[in-house]
Amino acid sequence: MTSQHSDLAPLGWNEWFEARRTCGPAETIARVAAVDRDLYLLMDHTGTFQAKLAGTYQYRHHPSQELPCVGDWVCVEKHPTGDFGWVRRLLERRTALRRKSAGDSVEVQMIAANVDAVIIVQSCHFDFNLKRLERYLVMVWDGGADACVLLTKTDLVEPEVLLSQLAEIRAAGVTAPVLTLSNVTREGIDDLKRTLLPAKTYCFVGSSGVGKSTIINQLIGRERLRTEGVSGTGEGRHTTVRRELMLLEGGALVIDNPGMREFGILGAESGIGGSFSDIIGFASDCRYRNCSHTGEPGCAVLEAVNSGALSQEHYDNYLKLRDESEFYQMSSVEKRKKDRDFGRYIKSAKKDLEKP
Ligand SMILES: Nc1nc2c(ncn2[C@@H]2O[C@H](COP(=O)(O)OP(=O)(O)OP(=O)(O)O)[C@@H](O)[C@H]2O)c(=O)[nH]1
Ligand SMILES: [Mg+2]
Ligand SMILES: [Zn+2]
Repeated sequence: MTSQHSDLAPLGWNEWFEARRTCGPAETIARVAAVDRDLYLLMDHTGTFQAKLAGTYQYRHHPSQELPCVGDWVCVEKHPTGDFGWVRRLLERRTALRRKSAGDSVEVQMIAANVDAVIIVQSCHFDFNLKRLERYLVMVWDGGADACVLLTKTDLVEPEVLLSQLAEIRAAGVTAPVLTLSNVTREGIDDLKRTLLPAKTYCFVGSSGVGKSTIINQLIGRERLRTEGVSGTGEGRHTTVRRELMLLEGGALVIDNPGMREFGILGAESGIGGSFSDIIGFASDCRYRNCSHTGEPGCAVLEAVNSGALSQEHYDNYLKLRDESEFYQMSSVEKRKKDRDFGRYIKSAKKDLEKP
């Protein structure tokens, strides 16, 4: 164990990273705490300092996915004064939280790297949505991190509402831990604190206005992050505009996130098994190995839906999610072709209609 290794352990460095470290002699290791365009805020055992990408970085790493993002470990050449550095390399990521960019490009956007667990936050008041939750779960598992569900604003709903939401989550086969809390009554905050372990990294995601920054302020014990009142409908206002990695007093590392409006699921095939493990289970009994579970003879999944062993809604969600993830996995060229083919189909269908 090098001395820097143990110095960095409180920031999340461990044997896994140590085994993959590839820094040059003049370089030290630091973790990305925030990114502001081409300026990076890095943290190491000495504290935080600013850095920029060194010219050599561009030769080593190309696409935008390989630009350092919050949570990344990098090799940096520090200026002798210690208050500035040049980022020379990106170290291998243990986990990666990614999403498809908003809009219709197929570009991948990094949300955070080397996160141990993603806390998926939904407010039980207006925001609760099982389908959205399942999409988030797929995204998290796909990136290799653990997931935890957190329902907020429990002070705003009757206990029965909360109970039925919890029952809905369990009925959908979600096995991730589910926590509930109110930032107003503070009920549940201690449970959350106990969940956050020292030197582990947690990333808070969820719609705008669900209380992510309020929670982190509670955990820090002061108004570190800006929060904002929400409109009457419970819709948020996108108060948080940048991602930021913070070290809590208890030793856990947390990343706040701006609310997400839209995200696509990337490579969800591997992640889909998590919340749909019941469906995958039935599928092993289908007559055909490549059964699409949409009408083939001897399909055990459809049989389960018909007999009531699987809920129709859960099955519909599964199909929808699967189709979307297949669509997002196509290259943009394939996607454009599919759109074009569809356009042609519409045109010819119209012509058929117009035929006398
Ligand atoms: N009643 C109630 N209000 C809450 C609770 N948690 C947060 N709020 C309020 O909800 C509003 C939005 O909270 P934020 O913490 O800014 O939400 P956010 O998820 O960080 O939102 P973005 O930064 O836009 O993504 C604020 O007015 C908070 O005071 C809660 O448990 N109960
Ligand atoms: Mg916020
Ligand atoms: Zn089948």
